[in-house]
Amino acid sequence: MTNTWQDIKNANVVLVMGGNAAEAHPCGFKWVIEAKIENNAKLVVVDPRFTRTASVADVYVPIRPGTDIAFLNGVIRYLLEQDAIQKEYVRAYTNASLIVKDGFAFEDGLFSGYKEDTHSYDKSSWNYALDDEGYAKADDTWADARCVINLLRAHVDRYTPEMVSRICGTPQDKFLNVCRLFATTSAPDKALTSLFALGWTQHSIGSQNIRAMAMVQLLLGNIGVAGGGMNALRGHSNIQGLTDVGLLWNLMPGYMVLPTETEPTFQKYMEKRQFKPLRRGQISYWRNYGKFFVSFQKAIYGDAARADNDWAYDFLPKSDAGSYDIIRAFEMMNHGELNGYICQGFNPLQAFPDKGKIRRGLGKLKYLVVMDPLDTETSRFWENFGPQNPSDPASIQTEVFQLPTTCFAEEDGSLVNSARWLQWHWKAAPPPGDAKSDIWIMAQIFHRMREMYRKDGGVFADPILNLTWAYTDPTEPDPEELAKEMNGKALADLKDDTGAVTTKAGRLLDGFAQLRDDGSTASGCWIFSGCYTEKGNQMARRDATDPREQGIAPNWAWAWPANRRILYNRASANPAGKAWNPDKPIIEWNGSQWTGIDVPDYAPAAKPADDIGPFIMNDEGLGRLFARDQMTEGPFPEHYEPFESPSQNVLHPKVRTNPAARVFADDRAAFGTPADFPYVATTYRLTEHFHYWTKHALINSILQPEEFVEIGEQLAKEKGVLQGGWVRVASKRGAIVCKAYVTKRIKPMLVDGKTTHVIGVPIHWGVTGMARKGYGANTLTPSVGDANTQTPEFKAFLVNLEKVGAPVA
Ligand SMILES: Nc1nc2c(c(=O)[nH]1)N[C@H]1C(S)=C(S)[C@@H](COP(=O)(O)OP(=O)(O)OC[C@H]3O[C@@H](n4cnc5c(=O)[nH]c(N)nc54)[C@H](O)[C@@H]3O)O[C@H]1N2
Ligand SMILES: Nc1nc2c(c(=O)[nH]1)N[C@H]1C(S)=C(S)[C@@H](COP(=O)(O)OP(=O)(O)OC[C@H]3O[C@@H](n4cnc5c(=O)[nH]c(N)nc54)[C@H](O)[C@@H]3O)O[C@H]1N2
Ligand SMILES: [Mo]
Repeated sequence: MTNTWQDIKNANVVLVMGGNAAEAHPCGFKWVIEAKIENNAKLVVVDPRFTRTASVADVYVPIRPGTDIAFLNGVIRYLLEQDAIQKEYVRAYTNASLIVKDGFAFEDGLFSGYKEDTHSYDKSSWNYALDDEGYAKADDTWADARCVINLLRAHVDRYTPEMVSRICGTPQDKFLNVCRLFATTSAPDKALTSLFALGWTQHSIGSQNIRAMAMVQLLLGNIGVAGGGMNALRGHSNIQGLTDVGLLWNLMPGYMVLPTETEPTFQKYMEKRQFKPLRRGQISYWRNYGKFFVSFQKAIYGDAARADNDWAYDFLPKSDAGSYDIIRAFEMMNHGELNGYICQGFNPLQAFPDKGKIRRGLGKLKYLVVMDPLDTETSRFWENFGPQNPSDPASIQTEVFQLPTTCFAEEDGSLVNSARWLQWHWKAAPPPGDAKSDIWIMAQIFHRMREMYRKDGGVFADPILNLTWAYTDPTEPDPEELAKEMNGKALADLKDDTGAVTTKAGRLLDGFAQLRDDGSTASGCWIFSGCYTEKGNQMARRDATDPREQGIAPNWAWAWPANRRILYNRASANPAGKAWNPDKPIIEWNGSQWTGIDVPDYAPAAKPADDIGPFIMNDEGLGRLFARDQMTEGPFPEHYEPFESPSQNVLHPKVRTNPAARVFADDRAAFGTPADFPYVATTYRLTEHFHYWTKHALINSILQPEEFVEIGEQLAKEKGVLQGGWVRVASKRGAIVCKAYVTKRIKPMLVDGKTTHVIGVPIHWGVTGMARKGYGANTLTPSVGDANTQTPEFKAFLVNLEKVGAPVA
């Protein structure tokens, strides 16, 4: 989230599109109700199904799965055409005025630079025209046809209300109603908030769904302000923390990037990270990258990270051109290229696409390690549970190790919520039986591996032998000690320009501003610096005082970065430093400094007259309506059909799907066509279950005992399916047999003149636990991911459905 849960109450319009917050975030959803009651906010829900969120909405609008970009580009077209944008904001705070260099073009579904052979782009033309000093050229009058705003206008021109309706199946009047509501928030004192989750991310164009909405928000002047923002409602209670500490294959802590083979030396790596400002006088905050990076190396390698060995840069793995995401891991398993796998709190057999492929992959491993408090489908993949898991144990050689772990309630630690708050929690009960904490297990694996390297040597033992491990109890490091390591400390006396000591060696740091690139500081995760200081554990703070009752309680827990609650909050004030919305100011310039209820997201000493853009993490300091070379498939969002869809791409039939998506040959062969699989399916969760583990709890299993699919009344009639009757739902990859829930909540849509039915498949059932056995939604789903993140396309694919008799028990 750019903003916070509490801040939702400040919105005038709340958009839930690409998520079902009432169902999946029922606790946080109370702030939407608060916005409706306290602020007279309008709630807009855009979803293929009439959901629990839709049931309390002011406006519900249906959409065909996988077509949100067409919808949002249509919104952008409307806002530009009606001049319903916050002009002063757009001019001062976005890259609307910057001029794009010659050579950038878009034609017939492809941007300039497409390379057919590699299904990828040469992105060199996706950038600004630069002047002699290397700054981006601009035209504040927007007369130049190559200004970003004019190129954007031309790009979205095709997305007329007729076209939106043809692609999305959304009736034109409903679409235009949403446009008009959004437009009301272009007033400087009005805000729209966007709440989203998997309905946007789980698509082969997922990242561009979110970009498209971020552009809408920039045009409306809704980023950085109270009640605005782009608010990703995150999944597992600590999934925000997972990305923060760099647990994705290509990341390091604090969103630094793991080196690749093209960066064999530290110098080469840093050359690519110059972050030179693209406007005169601009702050480009990532210029501090070296400080964060060196401090990280000092945290993990201690004295072995020295200036003369480039801070042990060679110890870090360098990835090749391929991406080591989960879809790739299972592709490699299936081809015998990966033979050991560790699942820590992860149940891929249930959670990942094309279950048959996942099962075959696991069966080719030499060993599988499952660290989990519960029995999972993955750890039992080799067993025959009947049609729901038809394995043949005799033919599977994989050795499976189950290591029982504790769960969050049995240990101290912190969880990072969607609003970036690190909240400390305390152990409530001792672990049962032989269960050990994840920390203990990881420590044991490390000690044993280090011993083996010590004794037997190895190809490159240095990174393991030199890892720092200075914990009070090396067998099970204390969570507080780990938190202090993340926060960081001074390794030598830190001095200011006059030579006076500001921080003594050994002291915990107050924040990342103190980090140095000379080896005198260590910090395991720069964005967490400030969470555990000499003043104590900031994450354990529980003072709910909210000075302006605006949803900002600065002494409750601690938010990264720097305890800032609303990101980009400089943009909440106009260029002169006065709040756009005087009733809900966040920070303002009082003539000599920035003051307000939040930590300024700006250079503290920068005056309004300095004309520094508010988006200081970007080289140009501006919000991007044109993403430059940051995205895989283009600097503007474009509508591409899901890999399985009932429709051709009416905009450019030759480029039907995302041209830059990575698709493995085996997976391409497993895509079905509308002739065989005429219905659109989408998958989702129910409040009564949490994925695949609450079926181990009796009460949840009673509330939602068995697998079912939701179908509309018209489709049920056509197929002769009665309420609660048995159906077989099949995709090209597999079939499930379960009961049908016939509902008014899913209605057929008219897509490009054709009636299109949507089938809803909740995800929660499997073969372990107390609920009835189920196949799992991922028996059906295709193995293809978003081109930027590889998040699987779980939300739009094709199936067929037939009525069947009850299965024989
Ligand atoms: N009770 C409960 N809560 C949970 C979870 C749980 O398992 N149980 N899981 C947690 C996790 S890890 C996550 S990531 C979040 C997920 O939170 P959400 O993303 O809100 O949950 P989903 O139910 O997967 O999907 C949301 C909605 O997207 C809609 N949708 C599908 N395709 C499209 C599309 O193309 N466009 C649009 N606009 N909408 C579409 C679906 O109809 C569905 O209503 O929930 C978290 N909260
Ligand atoms: N078709 C379809 N598939 C989906 C989705 C969808 O919408 N549609 N959603 C996707 C999403 S967003 C997600 S997040 C995934 C969820 O997929 P998973 O994360 O694999 O699902 P969970 O059941 O939450 O599994 C987590 C496991 O962690 C264990 N666990 C809990 N606490 C601890 C702990 O402290 N330590 C350890 N070691 N283990 C612990 C639990 O017992 C559980 O078995 O599913 C994905 N799959
Ligand atoms: Mo998730």
